[in-house]
Amino acid sequence: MKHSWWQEAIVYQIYPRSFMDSNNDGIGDLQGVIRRLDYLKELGIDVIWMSPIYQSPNDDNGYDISDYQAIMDEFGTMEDFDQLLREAHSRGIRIVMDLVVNHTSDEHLWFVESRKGGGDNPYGDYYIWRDPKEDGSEPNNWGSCFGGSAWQFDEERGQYYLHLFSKKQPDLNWENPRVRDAVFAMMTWWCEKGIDGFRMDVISLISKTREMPDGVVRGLYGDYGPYCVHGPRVHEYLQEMNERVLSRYDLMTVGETPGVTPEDACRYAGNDTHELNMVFQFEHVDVPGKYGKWNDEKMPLTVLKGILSRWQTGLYGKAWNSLFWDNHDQPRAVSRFGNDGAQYRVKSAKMLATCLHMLQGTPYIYQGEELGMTNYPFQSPADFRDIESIHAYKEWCESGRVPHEAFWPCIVAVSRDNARTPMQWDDTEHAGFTQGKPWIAVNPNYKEINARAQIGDPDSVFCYYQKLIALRKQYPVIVYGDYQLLLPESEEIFAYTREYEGKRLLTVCSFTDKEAEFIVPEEFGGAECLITNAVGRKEGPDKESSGKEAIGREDSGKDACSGRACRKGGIRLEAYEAVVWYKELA
Ligand code: TEU
Ligand code: CA
Repeated sequence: MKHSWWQEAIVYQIYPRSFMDSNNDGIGDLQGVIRRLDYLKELGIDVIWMSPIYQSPNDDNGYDISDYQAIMDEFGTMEDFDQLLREAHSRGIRIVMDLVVNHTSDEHLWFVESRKGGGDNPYGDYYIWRDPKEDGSEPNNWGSCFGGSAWQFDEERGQYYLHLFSKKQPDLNWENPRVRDAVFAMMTWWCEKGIDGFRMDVISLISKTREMPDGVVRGLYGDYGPYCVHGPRVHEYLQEMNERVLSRYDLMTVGETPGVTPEDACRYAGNDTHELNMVFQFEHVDVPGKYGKWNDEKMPLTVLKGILSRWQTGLYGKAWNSLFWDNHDQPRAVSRFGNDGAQYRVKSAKMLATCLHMLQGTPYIYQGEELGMTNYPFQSPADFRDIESIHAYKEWCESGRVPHEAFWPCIVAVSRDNARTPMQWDDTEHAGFTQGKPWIAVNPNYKEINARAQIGDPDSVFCYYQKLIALRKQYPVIVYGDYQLLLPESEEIFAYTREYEGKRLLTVCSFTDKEAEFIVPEEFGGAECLITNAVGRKEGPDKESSGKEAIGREDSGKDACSGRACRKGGIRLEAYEAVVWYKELA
């Protein structure tokens, strides 16, 4: 496979509303991002993925776009954007735009025109319109992702339109060639501006079956999945997009593809399928429970490892992985997969970073993850700002279906607002995010967890991310090596090896708050420790084992690094320890 810049890149996701406010209206903006470019340069990332910054009534914080070629007033102007692009490029940082084309806002001109009626209206067929059933009810039983029916009756047109998300997000009709022309023209316009790629929102949903029968009922509504996810023409549309737009520029493309398996990914992002560069999969973050996605259960480590390993091996040599724990739709990684208590927050945040960044694929860092930011201590439903959480609470609790006490821990654990509290820059009021009133509350732990306290502190999560990023640039085995899982049955340790052109890497991560023992494979004797979060282990070459023996293999029965007793060939891992060893084969 030909090597590409996006395979070697590290991406940083910005949720602009919560990143940095430059004019103190409480809302993050483009000038705020510009102010923080040097911070991102210092971290060492190569690419910024900007969550949507287009004109939007903000029913879903910019994922409902009313004008694709204008900047949201609250975020600034097109001049601000041009400046951001220039200033990022001058620092060697590329900009990837969020592309939301499964749906528009109902305030988009296309929809305003479309609702006027069918016939010879050029926009009449831009959306998915259906007649009511004879009794006036919805065309079928499908539910929307944000609660309620997926159909909304439009008085003006006298028909229902489909919306897989909120009713202010009508789904575009990709079957209509005019829709595709309009979308591709808009994408070309951005490419001509010099942007560096697209992250494509729910791109696996753009093709729907023509027949739209009732779905299997889950909860209150029918499931649209079989008729809308990886629909009949999705690959045809993406190949057309690639042919007409993507292949003409030097871009990075990543499709958000809920419901994707490694086999699907090899079609969406295969080396020679001419669609996308990579996809986001969600198997490792989806843990459905009693109340759908609202669930506070942890995924067992064996299951998590099984999923990530399947993706590592399933795509190897065929397609390219994207690597993430966090994004603007997910709770904070350290709270979900690590331990956000005072004793282990820093340690486990570094461990998770190691575990992810040593895998094969392009790593994505979500703003604040590099500081070990945590979930928010929600007190009541009034704390929510997110349309999904607000609707979910109404639908599950206020309706009387589930008692508050049972539902509350579940919604708090995974609410998207956990990711959306303002970036914690320093310990001044509102964490230095704004001097106004922030649109969503700042996490009260900002005095302790903030960027200013971490930059330059060698023990900080921030500096640890800097190191991981630098390692990826120095060691091609991290980018291109193959992958093998060790200890698949362990509920405590996630360990794997990588190999590329005679270079080997061993990553060992402990997911427990207790000590654990790990037997180092013999071929890693004399390996060099590239990075660790452990207190009792040193980075650098393994001097004590003299090159012949494996790390920790002294007959004395002592751990080479920490000196604590353990079995022959075994080392003691500290709670939440992460360690990476490197060895060149003789
Ligand atoms: O998300 C789509 C998606 O499938 C989910 O992650 C979803 O947001 C939700 O959590 C389902 O329970 C994308 C965007 O990332 C999200 O922010 C938007 O709200 C959504 O599409 C609609 O544009
Ligand atoms: Ca602002």
